Amino acid sequence: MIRRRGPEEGGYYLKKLQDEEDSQSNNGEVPEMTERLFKVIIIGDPTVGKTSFVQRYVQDSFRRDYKGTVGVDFALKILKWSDSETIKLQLWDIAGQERFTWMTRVYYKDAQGCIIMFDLTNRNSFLNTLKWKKDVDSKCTLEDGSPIPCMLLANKCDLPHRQVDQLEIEKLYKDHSFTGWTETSAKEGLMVTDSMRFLVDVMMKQKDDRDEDSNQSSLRLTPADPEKPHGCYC
Ligand code: G3D
Ligand code: MG
Repeated sequence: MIRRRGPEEGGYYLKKLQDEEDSQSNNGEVPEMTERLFKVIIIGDPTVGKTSFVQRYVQDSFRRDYKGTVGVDFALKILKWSDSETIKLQLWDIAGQERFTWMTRVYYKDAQGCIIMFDLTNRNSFLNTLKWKKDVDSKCTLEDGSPIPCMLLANKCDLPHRQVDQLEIEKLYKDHSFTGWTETSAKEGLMVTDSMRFLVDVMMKQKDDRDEDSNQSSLRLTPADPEKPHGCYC
C-alpha cells in the first residue's frame, strides 16, 4: 500500500536548514562533516515525467543551470544524511535528447546512480526501459567494473488506464538486475523521496564497501544487497 508523503518527509534537510542547525549545536565547536558527491542520471523515453520527478524531488532548489545545446538540465539536492555526513546529489535530467546517440556516453560519464523511468499508461515506454538499461550498462560502470545501481520507476501511478501490470514490472526488474522498483507519481509526490532515498542508500553502501576494500588493499567485491522496495499500489 502506498502512503501519501510530503516531499520533505524522510529526514532530508536543505543545506540552509543544516547550516542553521550546525550553528546552534556543538557549542561553537566546528563539526567534522564528511561531504559526498554523487552523480545520478535520470533517463527514459520523452514525456514519462523525468523533469517533473526532479522538480518534485528538489523542490525550491531546482535550478535550470543549463539547457539547450547539450540537452541536459542539472539540479542539485543537498541531504543531511547523518550527524557527520552530507550528501550532494547532482541530478542529470536528459532534456529533449532522449534517444540513443553518442550523446549518452557523455551524459553517463562518472554517474554513480541511475533512475530509469517509464509511464505506466504508455506500454512502449515500459518496453524501452530495457534499451535504456542496456545502454547504461554498456557505457557506464563503477570503478570496480560492476554496473551502476539503477532504479526502475513506474511513473504516473495516479492515472487510470494502465498499460503495464505489476507482474511484468517485477519480472523485468528481476531479469535485468535493477536495484529496485516502485510506482511513483511526480504529480502527487508519491514515492518520490522514498525512491531517491533508497537509491542513495545503495550508493552509500557501495561506496563504503569500496572505501573499506581500498583500506584493506584486498580484492573483495561485495555488491550491496539491500532490502528491495516493494511495488506499490495507488
Ligand atoms: P519528461 O521530462 O520525461 O519529458 P515531463 O516528462 O516531466 O516533462 O512530463 C511530461 C508530461 O507528463 C507533463 O504533462 C507532466 O505534467 C506529466 N506528468 C509528469 N509526471 C506525472 C505524473 O506523475 N502524473 C501525471 N498524471 N502526469 C505527470 P504536460 O501536459 O505538461 O505535457
Ligand atoms: Mg524533460
